[in-house]
Amino acid sequence: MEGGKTVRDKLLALLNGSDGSFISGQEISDKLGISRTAVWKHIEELRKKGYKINAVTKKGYKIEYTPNSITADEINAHLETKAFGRVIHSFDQVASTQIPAHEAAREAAPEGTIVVAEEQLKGKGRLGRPFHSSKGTGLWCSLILRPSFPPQQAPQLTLLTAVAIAEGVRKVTGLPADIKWPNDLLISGKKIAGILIEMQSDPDEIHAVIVGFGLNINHKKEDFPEEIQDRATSLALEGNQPYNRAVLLAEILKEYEYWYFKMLDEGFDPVREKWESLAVTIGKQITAVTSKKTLQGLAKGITKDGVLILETADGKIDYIYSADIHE
Ligand code: BT5
Repeated sequence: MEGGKTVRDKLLALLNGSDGSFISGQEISDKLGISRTAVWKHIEELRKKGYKINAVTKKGYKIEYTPNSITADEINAHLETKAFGRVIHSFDQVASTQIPAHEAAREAAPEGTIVVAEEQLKGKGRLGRPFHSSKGTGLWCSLILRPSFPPQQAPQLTLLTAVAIAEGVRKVTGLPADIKWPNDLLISGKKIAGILIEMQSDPDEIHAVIVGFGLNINHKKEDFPEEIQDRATSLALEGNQPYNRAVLLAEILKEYEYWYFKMLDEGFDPVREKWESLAVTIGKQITAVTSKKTLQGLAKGITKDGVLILETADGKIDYIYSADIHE
């Protein structure tokens, strides 16, 4: 667990920011306000953690290889947020990141705390469905929020989360991540990410919202179980290159923090507008399968609270709070 930027985080950020050129020991020691011997010791620590750092006399240091890991160090090196991701619980393996996140939330973890894992053995989707989360391939993350609004407004956070992921993915990879109401992200019509929102609350007060999101990043096709290979995709499959998971997480958290505080200040409207610009569901003929019924019609839009508006063939308007959507 870690909060705030340590000297090592700042050193990593400097090395990462030097764009493939050497950065001198003197420059690092000046910028970080530590001795050159201390710089060297930190470099040794990073090497032990799997970084390959080239050191050349009179030139300085250059990162040759960054372990594509999702540790607090790696995340911190890229993080530009105030609160989100400033406390990190990272695990190699968990049943589901939602479980330690719920525990941390009960133990007064501050807003913005995240739980990440390299692998989930029982990653969960909605309605008890499994979410496949293989080792080292994606982002399996839970974020703790403590919004001041009433529990009825919590579904807005699903839409907000989708906006943050879509924007983060678009900014880092340039890939056209689209949102499918309510909680899926797609690229070329295939699922790239899913969102699961859980709450600790009284009827009129939220204690914590645990926002779980899973993003497929460096999967090859065969990394997915056969039954979802045609429906699921990864950023690497779509962009034909691997992506750094910590960079993606840092960008998603930056977007998340921006839109979250905007929503607390200005209400849901700006988020809704952004969501509509990224959503593929609206304006299409869809089938919505809810726990009680199946409805067909035109997805007209979302209400100011994020509820889907469906117009059926006979012109009747239905409001859909939660469903699986098929085209
Ligand atoms: C979701 O549910 O998509 C929500 C997924 C939330 C996962 C995150 S990971 C971090 C945190 N910890 C957890 O344990 N969960 C959260 P749903 O809309 O119900 O979709 C589930 C369905 O998506 C499955 O039934 C499969 O068809 C499909 N699916 C499963 N794994 C997938 C994957 N990795 N990529 C794409 N589709 C997947």
